[in-house]
Amino acid sequence: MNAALGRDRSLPTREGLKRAFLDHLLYTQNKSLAIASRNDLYQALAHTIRDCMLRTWFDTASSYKAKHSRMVAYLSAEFLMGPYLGNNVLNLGLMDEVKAAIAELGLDFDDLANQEEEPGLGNGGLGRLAACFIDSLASLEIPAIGYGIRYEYGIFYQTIIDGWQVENTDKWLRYGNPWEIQHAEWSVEIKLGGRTETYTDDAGKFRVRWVPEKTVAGVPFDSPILGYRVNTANTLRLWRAEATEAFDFPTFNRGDYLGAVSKKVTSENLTKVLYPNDESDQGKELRLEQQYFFVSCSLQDMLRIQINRGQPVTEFHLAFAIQLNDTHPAIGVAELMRLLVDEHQIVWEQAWDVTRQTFAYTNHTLLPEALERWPLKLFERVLPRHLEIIYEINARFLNEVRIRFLGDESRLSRLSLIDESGERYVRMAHLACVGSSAINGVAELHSELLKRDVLADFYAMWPEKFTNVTNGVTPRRWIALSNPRQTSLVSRAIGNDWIKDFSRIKELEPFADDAGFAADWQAIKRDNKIELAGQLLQRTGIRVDPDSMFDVQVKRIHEYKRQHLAVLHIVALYHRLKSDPNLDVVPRTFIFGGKAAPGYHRAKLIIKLITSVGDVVNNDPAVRDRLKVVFLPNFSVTRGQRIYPAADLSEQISLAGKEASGTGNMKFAMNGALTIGTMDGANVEIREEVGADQFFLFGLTAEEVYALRARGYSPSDYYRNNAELHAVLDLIRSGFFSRGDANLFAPLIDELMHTDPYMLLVDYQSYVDCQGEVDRTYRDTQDWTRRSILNAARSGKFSSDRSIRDYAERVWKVGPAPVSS
Ligand code: BZD
Repeated sequence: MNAALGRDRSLPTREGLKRAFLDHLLYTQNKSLAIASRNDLYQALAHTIRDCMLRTWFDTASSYKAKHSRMVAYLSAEFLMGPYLGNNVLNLGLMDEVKAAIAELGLDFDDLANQEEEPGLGNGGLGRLAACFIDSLASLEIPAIGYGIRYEYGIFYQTIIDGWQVENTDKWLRYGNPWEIQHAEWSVEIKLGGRTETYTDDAGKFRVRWVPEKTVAGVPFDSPILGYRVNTANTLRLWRAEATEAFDFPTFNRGDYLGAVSKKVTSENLTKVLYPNDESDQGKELRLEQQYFFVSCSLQDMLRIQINRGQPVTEFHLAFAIQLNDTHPAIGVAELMRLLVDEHQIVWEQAWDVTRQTFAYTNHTLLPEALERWPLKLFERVLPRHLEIIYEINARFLNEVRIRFLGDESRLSRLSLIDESGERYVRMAHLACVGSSAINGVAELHSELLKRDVLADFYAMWPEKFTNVTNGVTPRRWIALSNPRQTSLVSRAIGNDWIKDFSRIKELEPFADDAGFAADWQAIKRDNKIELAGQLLQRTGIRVDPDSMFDVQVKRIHEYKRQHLAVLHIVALYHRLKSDPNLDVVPRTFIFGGKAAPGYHRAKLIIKLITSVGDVVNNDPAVRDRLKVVFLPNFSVTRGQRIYPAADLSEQISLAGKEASGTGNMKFAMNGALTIGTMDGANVEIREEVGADQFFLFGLTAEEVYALRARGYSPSDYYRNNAELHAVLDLIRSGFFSRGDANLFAPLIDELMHTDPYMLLVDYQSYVDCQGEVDRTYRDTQDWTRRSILNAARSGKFSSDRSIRDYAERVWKVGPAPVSS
C-alpha cells in the first residue's frame, strides 16, 4: 500500500496524505472512518508517516554499504525514545500539511498523536540521552546505529494511591508498534552458562571453546531514526530474546512437549522487563544476562556487516566506533575478544589492539554505590569463558601497572578488574577503562571529579584517554515539537535555521530588550501554563492558578537530588503564612514529578511526603490559594513535553558533586525557565552560558562539600542553630502532615538530623534565602521575562548536536556522510 508516498523522496501532498491515511485505515486496520477507534486512526496515521520515511531509510543503508562508511555504534541498555509520531512528522518537515490533512478529514492531529503508547525503554537521563544522541547523529548525517534491548515492558507506569507510588506494568506493545520492522533473517544465537574446554585445532594450536548450558536467539527489530530535514534515516536496532529453533530437543524427544515449551518461555524472559533501578546496582543474574545478550547480538551483527562488506575482521575498528553508554554494555570488551580470538582465530595481541581501538566509554555517575560490579560467582556461572578472558586481560594489564609503578601493591589492588577486598567482584568500570581508547564524563565538573576521584588511578595510567563531552538535548523534540508557540515566535524573529543549527539561537538575544517581543514571550508562557494547568486538574484534581509562579522539579526521585529540600522550603513558607496570614508572598505552584525505584523505600517516602504536604497546604483556607503543591504522576517523555514549556523556575538542587550532568536543566533553560541550582553537573556550565544574573545560585560547592566532610559534619548543629529549620523539621516530625502519625516521616527526618548524607541542612538557609531572591525578581514581570528570554537565547551550547560533534571529532574520528537525494 501507499507506494505513492515512498516512491521518491519528494514530499507528499495533502491529498496524497489523506488518501494514504484512508487506505491504511482500510487495508492495515480494516476499518472505515465511521467505525474506527482512536487507536485505528492513530495506527493509520503512523503507517502513513512511516511510508514517507522508508525510501530514505533504505537509501541510507545502501549508501553506507556502498561507501564503506565508518559507523558509530551507540550501545545502550536504554533508549528512552518518547512518542515517535510527532517527532517523525516534524523531522519530515510535514507538520503543517499533516495537521491540515487530518483536519480536513474532521480529525485532530494532537488527539491522534496522544493515542501513541510511549516506548519507555529507559529509567531517566541516561536512556533519554541515548535518544537525543541518535536524533542528533541522524540530523548531522553521521553514519550510526543504536543498539539496545526491546523490552516487552518498559519503565513501570506510576500511579499515586493515597499519596504513595504504586507501580503498574507498562504494556506499551499492547496495540502493536507501527514504527518497527522485525528482521528474523538477521537473528543471532547467544550462549549462556555452562563451561569451557580446551582442544587442539587442525593446525595443532591450543584453543578454548565454550560449551554453553543454554542458547537463546536474538531477533532484531529496527526503527528508522530520521534526521531533521535531511536525507538520512539511521537505524535503532533493538533485540528481542526468543527460544532457539531447537530449543530443547532432549525434553521434546522424551515426549514432554509442554516441558519443552516452558523452557521457551524462560528464554523469552530475558528481554521481558527493564530493570527500574537508576543509580544502584542490584547484582541480579537476569540483568547480567540481558546485558550480555544485547551486547553479543550487536557485536555479532557488526561482524556480519563487516564480513558481508568483504572486509577482514582485523579491520573491525576501522569500520566501527563503539560507544559504551555507561558500563551496562562493558561486557562487550570481553565479548569482542572472545569473538575475535575463539571464533575468528585472531591472535590475542592483535585482537586486543582491535578491541581497544574500537571502544570508548562514557561514565554517568559519581556515586560509588552506582558503579556496577558483579559477584564473581554469579559472573562465572553466566559467562564462564568471559571470566577467563577477563583474567587474562587483567593479568596483562596489571603487569603494565607493575612496570609503571614499581612496588606499589595497593595500586594494583585498586586498579584490578577484580575487587578482592571481601566477597570477590568483577568491576565493570575497570573493564571499560582498560578496553577503551577514550573515557569521558558528561559535564566539565563531572569529568574533573572522575579524574580526581572515581577513576583517579586510571587517569594516572593514561591521562591522554580522558576527555569531557558535556551532555546536550535535541532542540527538535524539546523545543520545536513540545513548544510550538515559542518555536513560531522565535522563527518569526530570527528565521528557522536555529532548529538545525542551534548555536544560532543566540540571535535571539537582542529581542530580550524588545518590549513587543517580550510581551509575546510572556503571553506564550502563560498559554503553556494554562495548558499544563488543565492537565494537572485532569490528572490530579488539583486546580492551580496559571498566574502563580510554576516552580518545577521533575526527575527521578533520589535523595541526592534532594526533592525533600524543596519540601523543607514549602513547609517553611507554609509555616510563615500560618504565623502571619497577611504575609505578602508570591503565589507559587510547586510541581513535582518523577519515579522512585520500587525497592527504594526512602525515595518512595519522599513522594509520600510531597503528596502529604500538598494535601494539607492545598486544603488550608489560611493559605488562600497562594501555595499549591502538585505531584504529577507518571513523569515521562510525553509529560515532560508539556511541563518544560510551562515552567517559570527550574529546580536543580542536588548536592554539589553528585549529579553527573543533568539534562532536564537544559530543557528548562531552552524553554525560558530560570534555574535555581547548585554548582553541580552541567548547572555550572548553564550558569556560565546564561550569565550569573540569570541563574539563582545557592549552596556549597563540591570542594566545600569535600572539605566539610573531611572536617566532620554534624547536622544537629544546624538544627539547633536555625529556628525556622528547627520548626520545619519538628512540624514534619510531629505528624502534622501525616494525620498525627509521628512515625511516618521519622526515617526521613531522623536521617536528616543524624547523618544527612546529602547535606540538606547545610544548604537549607542558602536555598531559602535564594528563593527569597527568586520571589523579588519574579515580582518584576518585565525583568523576569527579559531573563527568561536570555536563558533561551544563551542555551545554544546545550544542543545534543554540539555534544555529538564533540564525540565525532574527539572520540570517534568520524564525519558526516550525506545521502545523496
Ligand atoms: O545520566 C544520569 C545522571 O544521573 C545524570 O546526571 C546525567 O545527566 C544522565 C545523562 O548523562 N544517569 C542515569 O540516568 N542513570 C540511569 O538511568 C541508570 C540506569 C540503570 C542503572 C544505573 C543507572
